[in-house]
Amino acid sequence: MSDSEQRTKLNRFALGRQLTALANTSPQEMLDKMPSDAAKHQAQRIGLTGAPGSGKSTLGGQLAMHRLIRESAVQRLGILAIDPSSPKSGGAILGDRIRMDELPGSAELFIRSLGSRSTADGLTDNLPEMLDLMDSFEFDEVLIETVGVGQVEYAVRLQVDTLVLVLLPNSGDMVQAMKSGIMEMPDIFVVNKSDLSGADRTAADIERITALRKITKVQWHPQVLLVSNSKPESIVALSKEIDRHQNWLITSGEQQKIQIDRARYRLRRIIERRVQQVIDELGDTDMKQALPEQFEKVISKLRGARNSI
Ligand SMILES: Nc1nc2c(ncn2[C@@H]2O[C@H](COP(=O)(O)OP(=O)(O)OP(=O)(O)O)[C@@H](O)[C@H]2O)c(=O)[nH]1
Ligand SMILES: [Mg+2]
Repeated sequence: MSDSEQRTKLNRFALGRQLTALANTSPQEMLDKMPSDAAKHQAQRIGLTGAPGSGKSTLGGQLAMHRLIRESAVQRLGILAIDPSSPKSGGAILGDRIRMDELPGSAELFIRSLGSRSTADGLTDNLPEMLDLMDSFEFDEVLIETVGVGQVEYAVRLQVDTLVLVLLPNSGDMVQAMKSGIMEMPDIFVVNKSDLSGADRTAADIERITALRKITKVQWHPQVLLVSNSKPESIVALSKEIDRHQNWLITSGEQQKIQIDRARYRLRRIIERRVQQVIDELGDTDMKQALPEQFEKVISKLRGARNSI
């Protein structure tokens, strides 16, 4: 955001309250409340995903500090930590690790930990709407921390612009075992805790696997970075690589494709959840009917609910 543009101070209370409300909103309520136009402002979204304990929160905190202090374009940054086990602890850990007093006066940092609720993919159900909310509060960037290796990447992939996969030294076996589709998702690989032994070997393993992919000239070539919380220069290098990726998204036209895929995923998710809700509500007698009748019943319930708004 340029200096000439006026932005009111972040209303943390309102944002916190609205995020909580969204976390408890059902698919039907969501369909009912959906705004008819998309937010004008769009935050850059960076996903940090990886195995439990791989250092995502520590890294997210350091990255946030670096970007708020060094990048003039980043003045308002949000961290959403999706924590399947303990919705409270993640935010607390992050908060403890960030030295707020070192941030410049103009910087605004908002941290929130969210439970992952019902989704098997490790993302909180209403994350797309939460991210829209962050847009309407005019965040410049949002970091999204999610635990998991596997299905999670697919869901996160579509919600973020830049996906960083955080791996540990000596996780070569795990990297080998990952399905190739997953290895194709990250835009940046981080071998974190590279102060520990085995980081170089893991980086070489990842490079070998990603080199097997057929990459055309126009595609993005993901880099493998060695990062450690005790090496500030490694955080700077990661930050630069994120910028390089975000510039590439714009110049290659990929950003537009991401937005279309994101809209498609979102529509599918909300309809799937709503259909599941309707099917769960059907009675035993409904379930004894023939399939076409059951189908009609579900369709009419879906339509009925929509028309009753
Ligand atoms: N040696 C070393 N330890 C680190 C580094 N970064 C984080 N840690 C430690 O690793 C542990 C886990 O760090 P977190 O940042 O909580 O990891 P996380 O991936 O967010 O963990 P979950 O959210 O529970 O999945 C903590 O004890 C950190 O102090 C690093 O660069 N080197
Ligand atoms: Mg964490």
